[in-house]
Amino acid sequence: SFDTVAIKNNIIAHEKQGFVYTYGTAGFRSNAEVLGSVMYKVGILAALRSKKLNGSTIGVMITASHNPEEDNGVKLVDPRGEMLEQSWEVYATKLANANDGETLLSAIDEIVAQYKIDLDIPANVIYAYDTRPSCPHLVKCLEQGLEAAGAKGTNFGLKTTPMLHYLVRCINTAGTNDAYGEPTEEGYYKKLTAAFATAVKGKPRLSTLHVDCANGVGAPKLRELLKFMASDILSVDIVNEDTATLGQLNKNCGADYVKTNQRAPPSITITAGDRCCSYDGDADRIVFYYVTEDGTFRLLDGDKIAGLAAIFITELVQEAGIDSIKVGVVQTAYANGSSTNYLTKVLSVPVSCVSTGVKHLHHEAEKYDVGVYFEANGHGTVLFSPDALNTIKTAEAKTPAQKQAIAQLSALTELINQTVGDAISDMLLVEAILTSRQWSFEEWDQAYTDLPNRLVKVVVSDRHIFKTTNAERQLVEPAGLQAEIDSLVAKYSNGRSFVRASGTEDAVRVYAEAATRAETDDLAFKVAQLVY
Ligand code: NG1
Ligand code: ZN
Repeated sequence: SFDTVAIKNNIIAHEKQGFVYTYGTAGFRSNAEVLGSVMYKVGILAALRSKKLNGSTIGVMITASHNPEEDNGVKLVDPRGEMLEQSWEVYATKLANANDGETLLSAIDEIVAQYKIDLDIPANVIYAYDTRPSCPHLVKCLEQGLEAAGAKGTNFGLKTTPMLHYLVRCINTAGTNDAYGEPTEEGYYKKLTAAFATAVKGKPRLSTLHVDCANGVGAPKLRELLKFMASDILSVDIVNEDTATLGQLNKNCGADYVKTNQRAPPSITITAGDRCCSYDGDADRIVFYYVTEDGTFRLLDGDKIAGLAAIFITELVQEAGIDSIKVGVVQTAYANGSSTNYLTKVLSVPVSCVSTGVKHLHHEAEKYDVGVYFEANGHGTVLFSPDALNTIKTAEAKTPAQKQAIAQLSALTELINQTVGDAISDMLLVEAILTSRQWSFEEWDQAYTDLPNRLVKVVVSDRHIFKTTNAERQLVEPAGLQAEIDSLVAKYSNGRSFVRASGTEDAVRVYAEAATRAETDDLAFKVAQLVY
C-alpha cells in the first residue's frame, strides 16, 4: 500500500545542494551523480500515474541517450507507449526538488488532489535501463521509491528505449482488439522480423549494411534480433558494439556524432558503395550515410527518411486502391528547407511544422491518416490512425498488384514502432523500402539536395530570455532581435535562420541555411554574434 511514513523516511537526500531538477523534453537528465534522489521520486510519481489511470502499467526508462557516459536520465512512459502527459511534467519537477519528507508529502498531496487520485488503486510499473555504469545504482533508488509507494514493479533489465515503449503498450493492450504484440523481448524481435520478411518478399537482398551502434544497448539487441532474421533477406555488419569497456558509449561514434560533425565515425572505414548507418546510445535515433565516388560524405538524415517513407507509402496506397488514406509529414524548424520544398512541391503532401521535442511531433502526426514524423537528427516514426489501419486490414484486392500492395502496407504497420522513434525498426523500414525498390543510397538521395546548413551552440548568461513563437521559428523576446535577424537573412539567397533556447542544454541554438556553404557559415556566424 501507499505508505506515507515509508515515503517520508526512505527519501534519498539530494546529492548536491542547490542543484535544480527539471523534467524537460528528455525527462530528467544530468550527470548521473545527482540522480539517485530523483529516481526515488520517479518511483513514487510512476506509482501515482498508474493509480490515476486505474492501475494501467506505466514505464520508466533509465538512459541519457546520446549524452556522455557519465550522464544519465530517466523518463516516464504512458500506457500506450507514449511520453508522459505534459501536464504532469511540472509535478515531476516539484517532486524531484523536494528535499525533505514533509515537502515531499505535500508535493504528493498536491498531485493527489489535482488529479483526484484514489491511493487504494494498485499501481503497476515496469522499468528498464541502458548500458551506462550508473544504471544499477539508479535502479536500486527507483525500486526504493516504488516500494515505499506500494507499487508492483517489474524489472525488464537491459533494453533499448523503444523496446520499453513497445512493452508498455503490449502489456496495456493485451487481450483487447487493439493488442499490440507479445510483451516480451522475443515478441518484439518476432514481430519485426516477420513483418520485414513480408515487406521484402520476392526481392533480392541488398548489399551489407554497416551499423554503428554507438557502443550502446543497440548492439546486443540488434545481434539478438538477427537471430530471428533469415540471412538471405538482410545482411548486417555491426560496428562499435563495445559495451564492456568504460568510456566508449557515444564516444566519437553514434548518430549524434555523425549528424553534428557531418562525417563518419573515425572507427569506420567507408568507401564508395558502402552503406552505413548509426544509432544513438539508447537506439531511438538513426541516420544513414555513404560516400560518393569522389569521396564526398553524404548524410541521409531524419528528413531524408521522412521523404522516403512518405513517397513509398503514398505510392503504396495508390497501388492498393485505397488512396482515401492521406499521408502527411511533421517536421520541426530544423528540417532542411530543401526537404520541406520537396515534400510540399514535388510530392504534394501536407507538411506541418511543430516545436522541437518528440511529443509535439507525435501528437501532430496523430492528426493524419498516416503521419510521418522525423526530427532532422533521426528520431521519428510513422503513425497509422485506427481508421487507416482498419481500411488496410479490410481492403479487398482486385488484382495481384493490389494484393501485393495491401500485403506490403499491412507489413509496414507491423514493422514500424507505433509508440516512438526506434532505430532498429526505422532501419528495417528503410531497408524494406530500398529492397522493395532495389534502390541504392544514391538513388534514395536523389530526391533532393540538402541546402548547406549550420547549427551553432551559443552559451549565454540566461537562455530563458529567448522566447519564441510560430513553432520556434521566430523570437518574440528579446524585443527587436527578430527584426535584426530578418534583415540579415534577407541578404542571403535561400537564407533561413532562427534562434531558440535548448530544452536539454544550458545554451541557445542558432540554425542557419543558405544557397552555399560560405553564405551559410557567414549567416550562422552573424546571427550568433547578434545573440551573444
Ligand atoms: P534541444 O536541446 O531542445 O535543442 C535536442 C534536440 C531535439 C531533441 C531533444 C531531445 C536538436 C537541434 N535538438 O533538443 O531534436 O532530440 O534534444 O533529446 O537536435
Ligand atoms: Zn536516444
